[in-house]
Amino acid sequence: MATDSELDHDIIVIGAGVCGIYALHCLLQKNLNITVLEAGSGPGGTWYWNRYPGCRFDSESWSYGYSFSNEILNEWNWTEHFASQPETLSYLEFVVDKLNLKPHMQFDCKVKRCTWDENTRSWEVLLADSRRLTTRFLMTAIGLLSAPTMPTIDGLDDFEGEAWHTYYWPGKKVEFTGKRVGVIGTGATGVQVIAELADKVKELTVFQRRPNWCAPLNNTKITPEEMDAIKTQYDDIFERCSQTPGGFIHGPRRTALEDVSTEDRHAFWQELYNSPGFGIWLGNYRDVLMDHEANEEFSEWIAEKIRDRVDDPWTAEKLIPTDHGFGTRRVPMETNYYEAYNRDNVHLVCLRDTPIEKITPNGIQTTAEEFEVDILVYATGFDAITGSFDRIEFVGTDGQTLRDKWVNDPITYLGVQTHGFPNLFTLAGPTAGSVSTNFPRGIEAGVDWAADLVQHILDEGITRVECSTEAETQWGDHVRDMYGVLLLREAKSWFTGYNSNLAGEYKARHLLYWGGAPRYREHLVTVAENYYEGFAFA
Ligand code: NA7
Repeated sequence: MATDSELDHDIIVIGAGVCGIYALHCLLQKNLNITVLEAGSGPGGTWYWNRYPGCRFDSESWSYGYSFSNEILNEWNWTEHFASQPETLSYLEFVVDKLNLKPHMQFDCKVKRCTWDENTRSWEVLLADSRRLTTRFLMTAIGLLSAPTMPTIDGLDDFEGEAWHTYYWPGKKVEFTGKRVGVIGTGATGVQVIAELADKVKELTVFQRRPNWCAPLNNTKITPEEMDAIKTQYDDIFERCSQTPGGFIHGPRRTALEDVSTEDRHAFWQELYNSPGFGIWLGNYRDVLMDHEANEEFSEWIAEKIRDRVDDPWTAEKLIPTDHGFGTRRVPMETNYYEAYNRDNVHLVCLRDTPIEKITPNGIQTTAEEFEVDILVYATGFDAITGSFDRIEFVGTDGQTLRDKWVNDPITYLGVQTHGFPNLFTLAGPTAGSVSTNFPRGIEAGVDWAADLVQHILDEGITRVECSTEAETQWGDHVRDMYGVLLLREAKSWFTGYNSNLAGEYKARHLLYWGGAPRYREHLVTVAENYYEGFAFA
């Protein structure tokens, strides 16, 4: 076994996004020799990469910031209730500078392979620039939606105009004025892009395969007076977030639909429709997300809203999902999205009627016709949750790779470790309850817990920690049970591991923990109180 002084680091964290920033801050408090490796040229993760037009929060800005530092809370001013990407990135840069974290971060630093060495009880991390770093503990903070996928369509390289995946949006300004633009994809990202570009381009053609149920974001500016008031309410805001399943300020209404008159439910739904944020999804009657009948009734109510807002009846019907109910896929939040289709310069192409045949030098050829465009936007989603792990080769005990272990379902204990990969902590990993939440709220709890575990390890002089197969089997059963409660289990979306651009036949996967943040935290606390049961220390 190598002694600590023979290794380059005590801990390496991969990723300098929301999770990596907080992990670094927490671990530095413990006087550890730590470095953060980040593929981007700066911190920010998701908010560093996704610079596409219209990119913004669906979480209330003031519920998204870190809660741990009163100084940061008091110094930072949000200008909108749902901040745009540039503002969020500035916020994260502000935090990094404030905490003086940059000296501990290495940018443009891509990790290729991480290999466990049983003899030295350490990880060797191979970088794209061929450097090899050794570390006792390895922590991943590599994001849940950071492995973007391009469509598997013929001719991708033939297009002669500008083409961007929304995730890899360039730092330079893309000039849209006077241009014909095509957008493929109508998930949360595509919906933001389409609404933003509709009145800024010459022609906008939307290539939609399956529509999603969208709802108004109802975003507004925050005045300086309002921001001052928000600062006095942070304790209450974070307390509220800590009680809701999703870590948002919106929690489900516990009443069942059948206990409320039709008139009252419609009045409540109208109130939600007019209110900011995810309330309509996460603050709705609880059974809307659990019970087919309740879900169908609400979906039909929302369908009427789409018909009201879209002038052309054919277009309206094409924008109404028919393959899944409201809220069973991620609900895109929109600002004038449906109204975009009332404009003469916006055209909807339904790929289920006329699929794409190929990308041509001039645009997109469907089975019906060729659409010529100057710019192509691929809002085609991600290899969610496990994709970012698969891009790095993690080699554990006995040469097993994480990719192989997780090929069907990602098996973990509490989402933080997986057997066969000692000393690797998958912060914000698959099936961690910290992931399927208002992200900073979830990761603060998860990282605090992991940092306490590290403290325990240091105090005890431990050099190896690995969860047992029994512990992860039990956790896997619990994760599947939680999927069983929600209708989202039946929909094909990234929540269930669906992405048509991935190789192989689709089989629903259990990637996320749906038991809710309070229940997840209870699990974490119980495990820690029981001397980290389920983990073997050496
Ligand atoms: P999503 O929600 O996975 O959406 C991807 C969209 O791209 C979706 O409409 C797909 O249609 C469409 N798509 C993907 N591949 C193709 C091909 N080959 N042809 C046509 N259309 C395609 O990703 P987003 O980036 O919008 O959102 C991801 C998350 O980021 C979001 O949930 C937020 O949490 C932030 P499909 O539905 O598969 O028919």
